[in-house]
Amino acid sequence: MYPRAALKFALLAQLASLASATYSDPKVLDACPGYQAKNVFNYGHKLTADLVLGGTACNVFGNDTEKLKLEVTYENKDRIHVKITDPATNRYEVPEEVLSRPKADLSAGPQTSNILFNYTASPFSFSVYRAKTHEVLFSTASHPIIFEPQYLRVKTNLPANANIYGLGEHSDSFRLPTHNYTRTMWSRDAYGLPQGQNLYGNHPIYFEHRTTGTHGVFLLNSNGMDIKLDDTEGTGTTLEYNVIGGVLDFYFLAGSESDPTELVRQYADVVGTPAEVPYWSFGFHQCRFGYANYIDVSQVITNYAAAGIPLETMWTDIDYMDRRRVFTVDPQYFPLNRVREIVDYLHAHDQKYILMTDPAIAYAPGEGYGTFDRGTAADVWLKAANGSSPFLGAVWPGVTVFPDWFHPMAQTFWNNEFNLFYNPVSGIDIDGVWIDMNEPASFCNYPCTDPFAQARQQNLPPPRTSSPPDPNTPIFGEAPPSVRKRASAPDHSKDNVQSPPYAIANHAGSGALSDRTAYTDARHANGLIEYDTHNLYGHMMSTTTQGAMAARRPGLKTLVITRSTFAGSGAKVGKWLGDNLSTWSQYKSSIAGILGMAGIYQVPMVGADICGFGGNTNENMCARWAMLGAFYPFMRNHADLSAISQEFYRWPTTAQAARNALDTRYRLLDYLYTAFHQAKKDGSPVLRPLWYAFPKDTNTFAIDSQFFFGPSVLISPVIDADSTSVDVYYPHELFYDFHTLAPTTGGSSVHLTNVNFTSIPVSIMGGAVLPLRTQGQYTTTALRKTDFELVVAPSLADGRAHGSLYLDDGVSVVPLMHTSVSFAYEKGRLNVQGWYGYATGVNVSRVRFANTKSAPKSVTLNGKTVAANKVAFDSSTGVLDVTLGISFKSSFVVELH
Ligand SMILES: *[C@@H]1O[C@H](CO)[C@@H](O)[C@H](O)[C@H]1NC(C)=O
Ligand SMILES: *[C@@H]1O[C@H](CO)[C@@H](O)[C@H](O)[C@H]1NC(C)=O
Ligand SMILES: *[C@@H]1O[C@H](CO)[C@@H](O)[C@H](O)[C@H]1NC(C)=O
Ligand SMILES: *[C@@H]1O[C@H](CO)[C@@H](O)[C@H](O)[C@H]1NC(C)=O
Ligand SMILES: *[C@@H]1O[C@H](CO)[C@@H](O)[C@H](O)[C@H]1NC(C)=O
Ligand SMILES: *[C@@H]1O[C@H](CO)[C@@H](O)[C@H](O)[C@H]1NC(C)=O
Ligand SMILES: CC(=O)N[C@H]1CO[C@H](CO)[C@@H](O)[C@@H]1O
Repeated sequence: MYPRAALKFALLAQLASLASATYSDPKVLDACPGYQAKNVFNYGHKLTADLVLGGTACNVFGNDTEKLKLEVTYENKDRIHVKITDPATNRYEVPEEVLSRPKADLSAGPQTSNILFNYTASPFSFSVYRAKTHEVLFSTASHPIIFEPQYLRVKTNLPANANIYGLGEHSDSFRLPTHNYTRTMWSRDAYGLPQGQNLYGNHPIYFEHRTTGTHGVFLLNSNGMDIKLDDTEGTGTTLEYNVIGGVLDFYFLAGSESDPTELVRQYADVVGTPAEVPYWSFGFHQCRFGYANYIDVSQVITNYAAAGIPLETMWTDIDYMDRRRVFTVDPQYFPLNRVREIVDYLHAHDQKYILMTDPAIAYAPGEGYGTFDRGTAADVWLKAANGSSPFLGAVWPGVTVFPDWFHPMAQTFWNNEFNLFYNPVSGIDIDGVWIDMNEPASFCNYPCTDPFAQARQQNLPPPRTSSPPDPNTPIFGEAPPSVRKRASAPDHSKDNVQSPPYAIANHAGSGALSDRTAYTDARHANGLIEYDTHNLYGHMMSTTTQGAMAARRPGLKTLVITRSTFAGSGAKVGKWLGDNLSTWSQYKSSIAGILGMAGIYQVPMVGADICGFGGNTNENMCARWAMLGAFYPFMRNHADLSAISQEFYRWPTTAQAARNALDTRYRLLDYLYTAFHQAKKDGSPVLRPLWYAFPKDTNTFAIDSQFFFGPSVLISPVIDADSTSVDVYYPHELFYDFHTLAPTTGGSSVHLTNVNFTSIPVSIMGGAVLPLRTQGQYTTTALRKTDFELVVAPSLADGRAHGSLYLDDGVSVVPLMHTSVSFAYEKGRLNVQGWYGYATGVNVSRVRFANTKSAPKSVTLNGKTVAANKVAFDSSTGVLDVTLGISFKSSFVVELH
C-alpha cells in the first residue's frame, strides 16, 4: 500500500504546489468577488449579517461558498469577536472541550469599547480601529475575503515595517520578518529547529506594536494554515491568512496605548491564565538521552553533589524503557527495584525524579504488553480512515498505535496507566512528567519503506528476558462505551483531506500533510478527523496527562513538560523548545523562543535544552548556556544520544559558571514564584521583551538578545561565540548591577567588555524592590529555610520603587495559608505591608538601598533607631546596607533620616 500511496501524495503535493504558485498570486486572489453584506442587524453589542457572494465565483482552491453568516460581538471593553461561518454546512470548529470560549460581559458594547468594528456592505470589508484615535488596526479593504470548503483567506494591510510578534511556534527572530515571510501552522517533529519552518506547536496569535499602542489578533482555528507577512506590494506590510479548514473565528484585542502587558493579560482572558507549577520545579533539572543504565543515572546524581552544583531533579529519557515501550522498565538495564532505589535516594535528599512518556504505544497484539492490551480492551486508539482498525505509525518501539484523546475513556485509561506504572508503592514514584513526540510524530508512513526510518525502527535496545505481566487483568469496572458521537462531526466526504488544493508550506518529509504523523484521515471516537484536529494532538495529550498527574497526587500542583502545544496549553502544562543543536546561534535564538512562550502565548514554564541537544557542545558554550539557562523559567540541561556528555561538572569553567548563575537564580526563586502567581491571577507575563517596559523606545522593538526575567530583572547575556564582550542596550532608566548594585543610567547602547566565562550581566531595573534569599542552596527545600533580604532600586524619574512577594507551601493547588507582601519605597521610607498567613519561618536579614546619595543621619525600624554598627554606607557604589535580622512574619517600616 505504501509505495502507491506515497507516489500519490508526492504527485498531489507537486500539483498542489503548482496550483498555489499560480493562485497565491495576490492579484488573482484580490480579483475574487468577495461578498456583500445583506440583512444587517445591529443590536449594539452585537451585529449579524448575511454575506452573499459578490459576483462570479473565482473558485481558486474549490468552489466559493455562496452565503456566509457574519457575527460580531463586543465581548468586553477590550475584545471584539468576529466570526464568519457557512450556515449551510456543519463545518469543523475547535471543540469547546479543548478551548472553552471566553465569557462576554453583559455591559459590553461600542459605547464602552476601546476598539470598534466598522464595515462596508458592498463589497464587504471590515476594519477594527481604536475608538479614541480612530487609528485603523486591521482592515480587509481591497482584499476580498475568500471562503471555500478547504480554503479561507483574510488579508489586512499594516503599516510599513510593522512590528509583528507571535504566530509561534517558530525559531525566527522575536520581531518577525515582514518580507516574503510565511508562518505555517502544522505540528511536526522538527529536529534541529530549522528557521522559517513549521515546528512542534501552534499559537495563531499575533501582537502588533506601534508607538501609539499595542493590539492583538487571535484566530481560533486548529486547521493547517500559512500566515504570510509581506511588503512587496508597495502598500506597507500585509498579513494574510490562508487556512485549509474550519471557520474564521477572530478575537481582536485592544491591548493598550501605553502598556503592552495589558494585551498579554487580554489574551489570557481568551485562552486561560497559565498553571502555577510547584516551587521545586524552578530548581535545576538534569537529563540526557543515552544514560546507559541505572548506574549511570545514579552517578550523575552523586557527581553533581560532589561538584557542589545544585541538582533538584534527575530525569531519564526513553533509555529506561523495555524495548522503548512506554510504562515499562528494561529489566536488565533499569530494573524496577534499582530505579525505585534511585527515587528513594532522591526523595531522601529532597530531590525529584522525572521520566519521559510518549503517546505512541507499541502495537503488540498477543504479546502480553499490558498497556496495549488494556487500551485495546477499552478501544481507545485513534482509528484508521475506515473507523474500524487502529491507525498505525512507526515510532521508538517500532509499529505503534496512538491514544485517541477525544475518546470518552481516554482519561480513565491514561489515569490507570499512570497509577499502575508510576505507583509510589509498587512502581516508580515520579514527581513530574515529560511528554514528547506528541505532534504526533511518526518516523515514516507505515509500513515504512524509507530506509532512514527503518533503521531507526531497528535501533532498539536488547530484548527483555523476564516474563511479561498477565495481559488479562481487568481494570475497568464497566465495559467501555463503544458509542461514537458521529452525528455532529463535519462532513469531509467531498474534501481532499490528504492533499487539499491549497498546499500549506509543511516541511515534514515530502510536505504532504500526513507525512511523519497521523494521517489526516485518521478518525477520533467523536467522528472528528486528524485533518481538523492534528494541531490539537499534543495539547490534548498535555491536558490528559496533567489530569492523570493530578489524579495521582490530588491537590498538588503538577509539572508536565510537553513538546507540542496549542493556544491554551499553558493553562495546564509547561514546554521545552524541542530538539536543537549545540550551536551558538541556537543559544541566542532560544531567547526569542522563550519570549514567545512566556511573553505572548501564556506558556511561561518554558526553557530550551541547555548546552544544546544535538551535536557536541564545549566548555565555553556550555558555560554561557548554563548562565543564560539560569534565567529560563524551566531550567534543564539535556543532550542527544550521540552527543558528548555535557553535565555542568564536566568542565571547570562550566561548573563554576553554573554554580554562580544558580546562586543568582535561587536567590531570585521567590521573585519568580511570585511572577508565576501573578500570571495565574491575571496573565501578566513572566518574561518580557524590553519594549514591554519601554513601548515608545523604537530601539527596543527588535531586541531579542536581552530580556526581562520577571518584571524587573534584565538579563543581557554575551551572544557571540567564545566572546567576552557584548553590546547591550539599556533603555532610559537606571539599571543596577545585581551583585554590586552599582547604577548605570540607560538611554544608549553600552559595549560591555571582560565579561568572563563565569559571569553574566544581570541588572535590576530602577523602580523595583526585590525580595531575595540571602544565598542559593543545594535544594529548593534548603533554600526555603534561608533568610530573605530586600533590595531597593529607586527609579530614575521619581526615586520610587515597589515590589511584591507571594509565598505558600509551594505544592498545594489551593494552599491553606499564604503570605502576600507588598513593598513600597518613597523618599527614604520603605513600607513593607502584607498578610502573613503562611509562616516563612525565616528572617529578613537586611535591606540594601541602592543609589543613596549620602549616609543618613539615622535609620529607624518601626520608629526605633537601628544601631549604628548595623548600618553601612558605601560611598563608591551608593549602597546603604541596613542589617535587620527580624522575623519575617509581620509588616514593618524602615526609614532613612
Ligand atoms: C463546483 O461547482 C461546479 C458547478 O456548480 C460543480 O460542477 C463542481 O462539482 C463543484 N466542485 C466541487 C469541488 O464541489
Ligand atoms: C466606517 O465605514 C464607513 C463606510 O465605509 C466609512 O464611511 C467611515 O468613515 C468608517 N468610519 C471610521 C471611523 O473609520
Ligand atoms: C519568497 O520566498 C520563496 C521561498 O523561500 C522564494 O521561492 C521566492 O522566490 C521568494 N519571493 C520573493 C519575491 O522574494
Ligand atoms: C481499515 O483500514 C486499515 C488501514 O488501512 C486496514 O488495515 C483494515 O483492513 C481496514 N479494515 C476494514 C474492516 O476495512
Ligand atoms: C569574572 O567576572 C566576575 C564579575 O566581574 C568577577 O567577580 C570574577 O572574579 C571573575 N572571575 C574570574 C575567574 O576572573
Ligand atoms: C532572626 O530574628 C530573630 C528576632 O526576630 C533573632 O532573634 C534571630 O537572631 C534572627 N536570626 C538570624 C539568623 O539572624
Ligand atoms: C536557530 C538555530 O540555530 N537553528 C539551527 C538548529 O539546527 C539546524 C540544523 O539541524 C540549523 O539548520 C538551524 O539553523
